[in-house]
This record gives sequence, C-alpha cells and structure tokens, in this order.
Amino acid sequence: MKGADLITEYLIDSKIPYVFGICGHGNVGILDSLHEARDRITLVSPRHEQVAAHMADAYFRVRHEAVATLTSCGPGSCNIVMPLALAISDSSALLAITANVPTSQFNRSPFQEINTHFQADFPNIIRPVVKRSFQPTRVDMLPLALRQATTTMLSGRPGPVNVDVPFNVFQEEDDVEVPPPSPPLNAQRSGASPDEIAACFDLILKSQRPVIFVGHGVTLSEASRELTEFAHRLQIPVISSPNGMGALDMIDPLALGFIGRNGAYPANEAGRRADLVIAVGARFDDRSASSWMPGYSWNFPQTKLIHADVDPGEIGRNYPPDIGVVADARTFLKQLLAEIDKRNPKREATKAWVADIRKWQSEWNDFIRPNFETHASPIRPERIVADCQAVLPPDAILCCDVGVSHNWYMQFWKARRPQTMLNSWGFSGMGFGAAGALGAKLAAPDRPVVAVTGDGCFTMVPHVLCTAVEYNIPVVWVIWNNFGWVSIRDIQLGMFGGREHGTMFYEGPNNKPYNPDFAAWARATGVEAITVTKSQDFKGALEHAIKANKPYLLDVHVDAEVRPPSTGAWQLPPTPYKEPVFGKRYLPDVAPAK
Ligand SMILES: Cc1ncc(C[n+]2csc(CCOP(=O)(O)OP(=O)(O)O)c2C)c(N)n1
Ligand SMILES: [Mg+2]
Repeated sequence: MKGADLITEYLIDSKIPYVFGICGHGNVGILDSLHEARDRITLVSPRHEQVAAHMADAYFRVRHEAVATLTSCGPGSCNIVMPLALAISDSSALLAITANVPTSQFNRSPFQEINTHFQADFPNIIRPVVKRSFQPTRVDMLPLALRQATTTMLSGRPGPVNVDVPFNVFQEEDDVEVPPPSPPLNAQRSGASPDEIAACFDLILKSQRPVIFVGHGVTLSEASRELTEFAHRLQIPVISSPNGMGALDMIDPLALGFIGRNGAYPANEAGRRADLVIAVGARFDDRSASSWMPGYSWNFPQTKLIHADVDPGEIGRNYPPDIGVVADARTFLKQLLAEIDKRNPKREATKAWVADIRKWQSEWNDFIRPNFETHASPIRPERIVADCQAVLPPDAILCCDVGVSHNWYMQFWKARRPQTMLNSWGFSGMGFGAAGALGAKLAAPDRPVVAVTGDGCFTMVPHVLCTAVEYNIPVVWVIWNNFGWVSIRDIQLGMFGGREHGTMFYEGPNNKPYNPDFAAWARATGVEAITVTKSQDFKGALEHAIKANKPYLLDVHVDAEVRPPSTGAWQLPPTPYKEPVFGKRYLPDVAPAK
C-alpha cells in the first residue's frame, strides 16, 4: 500500500468525514489519495491554514469527534501554530497532518526544510502546541504512528496531535495494514476512590455555603445530566468558566454564570463568600479568578476546595485543594450522586445561602435591565446580546471571537445546552470565531451557527467568506464593528493617561474612523450582507439572515464607549487593578482553617 492511501483509509476507518487542508508541493501525494476516496471523505480547502485548524477545533467542540487538517511543508504548516496553541489551551482535539521534505534530502537544505538544529525539524516548531508530534520516516512506521497519535489525541485530556510526513512517505509503498481505529473520546474514564468520595461528601455535608465551579472538563466528559441532577438534589449553585457554559442550562435558577472581572455579579458574590468550592474540570485561570487576588472571585484557603480533574497537572496549580481528585468529571459526579442515594442527607443548612443568592441575582437584574431595554445608534452592546438570545433557538451554536464582544457575551449570554457556546479562552487567538463557525456548521448542518466577531478579528480572516461560498456553508457572521481594537484600546486608555496609539482604525492622518465597508466586501465574495446602524434593525436583520439559510454577514455598528461593568478584577502586574464597578471585594475575617 502507498503511505498516502494508508493514511486516507485510516481516516475513513476512524470515521473522520473531513480533512480541512491546503495544498503545497509537499502534500500532493495525499491529495491524490483523497481524490480517489472523495466519496468517502471530503476535502475542504479554505484560503488560510489558520482557518483550517480553527475549523477542525470548532468541529470537535461541537461533536466531540475529531477531524484532520492537512498542510504542506514549511510555511503552510507554520501557519497552523497559532490555532494549535489555541486548541491545546482549550483542550480541543484535532489531527494535524503536516508534510515535510523527502527523507533522502534531510539536512541538505532543500526547499522549505527547517534544519537549523535538526533535520526536517517541523516537529520542534510545533512541539509546545500539541500533545505529541510523530514523524514516521518510512511507510512501515505509519500504522503505529497513526494509532498512537489518535489515541493520544482523545485519551485523558484531549488535545491536538501532529503526524509529520516526509514527501516520499506519502508516495512509497510497503506491505502494511491499516491499523484499528483508536477508542473515541471518553471511552476510558478515570474515577475517584471510595475513600475520596466519602471524604468529599463529608465536606459537602458540613458546608453551609457551597458552590460548584465547572469548566470545559464537564463539557468534554458530557456530564451535563449528572451535573444538573447533583446541583438540584443538593441545591448547590453552579458557576461556569467559559467552556463550561451551558453544561447546566443557564436559565436554571441555580446557574450563576461566569466569574471574574466581567463575570456576573451573583457568581463573584457567591464565589468570594462560599465556604466550599467543588471545582470540576475547571482550572482557575487568571480571568476566572480575578488574577488570584483574594476577595474578588474566590477566598482560598479560607474557603475549602475540592478539585476534581482528569489532568493532575491542573489540580493545585493555583490553589492547593483540601481534597484533590484525579477523575473524569462525569464519573466523579456519578459517584457523588451514588453517595447521595446511599446517605440520603437532609439538607436544610443551605437555605439561607440560596436566599442570599436570589437577592444577588435580583440586585444584578435591577442594575443591568435598563440598558437591555435601550434603543440607540450606535447600538448599545447589551442590545446585541439580548436580541441574539431572543432570536436563536436553544440548540443554535454561537462561535465567539476575541475582544469586547466576547466580554459582553461572557457576562450575559445564557447558553442553554453544552457545546453551543464556543470560546477561544485559554489562548484567545483572533479569528477563531469567524473561522471556527465554518467547522461548527459542518459539524451541525441542521442548526443555526452564528459567529460573533470583532471588526479586528474578522479582518484577520476575511477570506472565510470565500470558503463559505465555495462549499456552501450557511454561517451568519455578526461583525461587532466598533472601528478599532477596542478591548486593547480600553486597557491602554486606563493605564496610560488616556492616550490611544495603534489601537483604533483611522483613514489617513486626520483621525477619521476607518473600516472597509464590510457588507460590500461580503457581496464582492458572493455573500449577502446588511449594514446595521440602529438597534431597532438588528433583531429583524438577524432573523432574516438565519432564515435565508445561506452565508450571510451583518455589519453591526456598536458603541465603542460603553464598557461591560466589572464585578471582579483583573491585574497585569505591576500596574494596579481597578476596583469593581458593581459589587465589592469581600475578605472573610476568620483565620485560615487548619
Ligand atoms: C492573533 C491575535 N493577535 C492579537 C491579539 C491581541 N488582541 C486581543 S483582543 C484584540 C482586539 C480585537 O479587536 P476586535 O476584533 O475589533 O474586537 P474589539 O475588542 O474591538 O471588540 C487584540 C489585538 C490576539 N488576541 N490574537
Ligand atoms: Mg473592534
């Protein structure tokens, strides 16, 4: 069998329906195999490798099934470093097949070889952004490399892997067999020991102000049902990190939303006043922990901590737990549910706590409601979030980009189901929202997919429009157009005496705000588009775009001067942080518990 045919057959046996890839001389061998197999596996070829990898990342987040990317040697593969960093930061799986120079030319500096320190050295470029890189240099090495790569990709904490294939390995033949597909995500699950569960439950029963903090681990382990039952049975409120949003339906009264600087006030209020946090598949990064400053989002070690995660590296990274449990989220929650059945506890102790939470929720609602009802031009940010919420069905997928728009969605979006709000969180790479939406739509062709993307983010990957037309992928892009890199401008204004430099878009030297006419740009590619400048028009435009069921762009002019209210803090040392706008720091006056 030819090496390229073996790879293609392995992808097909592994039920990988798509390869998102871009050609180059290095990978023409496998393109020909994919042509042979084109009625069993589809090649989608976007206009930039970054887009290919964001598409694969988003596809995985929606379906929890991985697809492959294919890039050529040298520059094409270097273009996927950023999206792989993004994927590994958010534990998203994809199989990145990269091409390399022929083995017989290793170390001779042929066209596009990187060899400053080692022959055909792309694996070292990509090393920190994948779980593992494999470089099979003979066809007979491919079966093991493919099986190990896909197993590594989906086992434990998922993430991207790389198989780097020299040109001749696609082309040469050997007497090889297609290896068996690796187990799917969650085929093997880790769990807590009986002693750990008993100890966790004792802590839970002793607590009067418990909260659950869930992250991507809960989404990835598909533990939504168990989480909901556990929270309901013990009446424990749930705080979410971005990629945990929707694991508990966010209109549930126990759902407190996101925590951190621009989290929801009830989440920060509950986080800093809790006496026990049960963190499941969540990692306390700076943005969901108010930069670890006590009293804004959390109060460890005064607050007890149970921390369960599949990855032992996350347990105790930032807060040493009272009980650390290396366990898959769903198994852990199931084990806790079994313990409820066994002990049948009577829980009156948290009644006052739940009443406090109701009070914070209603204070927050009173504070934010007026702005949700305001019509304006340029449009107030809350309006966009509210109208999206009103128009999109609960199973619609929102693919969020980076920037001010994301801050607003973090604070106010109510994800109704897991895997419906895709966020570039850990690495926050611009372009994920605009590009990932294409992959999300291929993963869920019957559900509306809306990319919410800044004018800056969109301008990094505007060619996504071409791909949508070429492959008829009916994504709706909502461009949050505020004529600049406004999230960064606001940091700049806050830190440096109100001066702006390099963070807004101007036409020439006269400081006249500039952006391309995004709608005209879209039309030039064959995508329908509307410019929306008045808030009264947005809802109807979005309804129309979704109903059209074709690629559609809405260029929405949003007020750059309205900022999301901070309810926690974020610090970039050595610059001082700002106190919250709504709510305030709370430090318990008790000594740390022994
Ligand atoms: C690839 C990449 N480059 C730069 C940054 C730094 N960055 C974060 S947000 C941002 C501005 C985003 O601008 P826009 O999409 O217009 O969103 P806005 O903040 O204006 O809402 C920049 C430059 C990044 N996160 N990713
Ligand atoms: Mg902007």
